Amino acid sequence: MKRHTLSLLLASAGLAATVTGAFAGVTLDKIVERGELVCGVSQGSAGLSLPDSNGEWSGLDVDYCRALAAAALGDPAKVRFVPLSSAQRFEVLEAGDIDVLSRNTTKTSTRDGTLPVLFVDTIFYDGQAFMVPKSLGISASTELDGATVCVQPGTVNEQNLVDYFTTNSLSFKSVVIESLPELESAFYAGRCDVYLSDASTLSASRATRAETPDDFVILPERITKSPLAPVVRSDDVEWYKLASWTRNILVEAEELGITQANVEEMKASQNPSIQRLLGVHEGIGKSFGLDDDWAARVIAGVGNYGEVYDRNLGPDTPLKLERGLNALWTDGGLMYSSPVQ
Ligand SMILES: N[C@@H](CCC(=O)N[C@@H](CS)C(=O)NCC(=O)O)C(=O)O
Repeated sequence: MKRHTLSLLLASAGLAATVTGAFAGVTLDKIVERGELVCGVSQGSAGLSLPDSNGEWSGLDVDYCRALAAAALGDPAKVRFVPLSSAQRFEVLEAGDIDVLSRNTTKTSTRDGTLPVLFVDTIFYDGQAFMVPKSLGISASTELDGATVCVQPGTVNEQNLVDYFTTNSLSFKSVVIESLPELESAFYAGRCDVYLSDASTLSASRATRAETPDDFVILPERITKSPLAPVVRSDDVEWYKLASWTRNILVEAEELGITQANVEEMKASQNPSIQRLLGVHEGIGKSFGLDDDWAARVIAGVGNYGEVYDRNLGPDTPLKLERGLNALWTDGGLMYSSPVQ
């Protein structure tokens, strides 16, 4: 790797101490040395990041980290998942205790502008919504006047709540609860009328935490856009680029029809875009300090974006979420990768 060579040259010239900040902290190097990627996830939201009874994590956010581990370490299993609450997630990333935050995090201008972090492109286009018990007979968000709303601190939900009720001249009372399991228990026990969050989180909660999911309705309005994206520290642009292109590889693979099952045979394809992506033509590794097979490893490790989506969130999962905005751009959705070339 170019970077290693440069570090060695600087070290032999006695300059190591002066370049520590710029080189020693390089995230990829640390990951390779450690032999595992450290990935910040939620404390448990089905379809996004949730451990099973054996402590095995699954979900879209989890698979993104497995893809990154396949790229960086050649093995999608070499990930340590660190569950984080909404309130602590950015501090833990900034402190360097995780390599990437892949935790249903909405990209906003304030977060992007004020925190020392960089957002990878969106991996799930979501929107915020309200869930209510069917028994309340409410069918639209504008009927929520006087509601008690359960909300987690450190989320965009808190501000969206104030904005929505104020704009629509509705009164409300918020019940702020830091732990998601406690918040959900409070909601399902009837301590609040409304649970406000990303629609994916609400679907997950209803499917996995409600005793009778049919007793709850997610109101049809999406009160804000909520593009969910992985986040890295802004002090390591090389790592950011690898994190970004790992996301892009998943999307591009779907567009090119490369799947977990056919990735090996696709290497024989005559399509130049496929050849470039799978490293048949030299080049895709060089830009990232990796070998040319890294993108193929990502796809072999977790599948393409559509496969990851279907496995975790799609119609055959408890969440039963249609692709909608998360369809490829070629199918009328927003999922798009810059060209791999
Ligand atoms: N996407 C929103 C909300 C993300 C969020 O933290 N949602 C809560 C549910 S309301 C969650 O997933 N909590 C999981 C946890 O605390 O482990 C954001 O970035 O602020």
